[in-house]
Amino acid sequence: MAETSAEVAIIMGSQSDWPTMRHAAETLDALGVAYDARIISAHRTPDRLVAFAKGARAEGFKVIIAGAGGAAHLPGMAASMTPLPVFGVPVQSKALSGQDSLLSIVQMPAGIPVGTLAIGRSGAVNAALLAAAVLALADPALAERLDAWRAKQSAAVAERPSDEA
Ligand code: RP5
Repeated sequence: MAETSAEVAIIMGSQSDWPTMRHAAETLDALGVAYDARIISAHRTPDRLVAFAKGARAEGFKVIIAGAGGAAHLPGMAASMTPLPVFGVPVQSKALSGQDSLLSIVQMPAGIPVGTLAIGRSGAVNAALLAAAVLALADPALAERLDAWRAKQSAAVAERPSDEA
């Protein structure tokens, strides 16, 4: 749901991050939260990063989800140029299975926070849920949808394992 009124920005370092970051997008879709997904590379498109991060609040965004892999500087650099909350998703890299991405994103110096999630799909889904939880503080209807999402998740968990699954 890419809309001009989007409150969540999903940014990623490369097209190759989309198979991971689309899980954040799909989770926001399920919650009825508008987002705008963009490719912004800290290394290949630094000017695009500066323009986006410095203008993100004025554009109307409230939360940024930033996914990157390898030398994953995107979340931290974005956080350094915006007062908005930034949630970082370490994308699973080919060479080091995302350990490099995780450590690059999580070890921020005191003063510039990035809320760092798990490597890969779990991190992308949870970043979206956290973004929704932040927005839900000022949006009772979204808070209800978030409650319903969790209740549906709980209801989908069988009490006993099945040989069919
Ligand atoms: C990072 O480099 C991107 O976030 C991506 O995870 C990784 C590899 O990018 P590609 O070479 O696949 O474009 O900047």
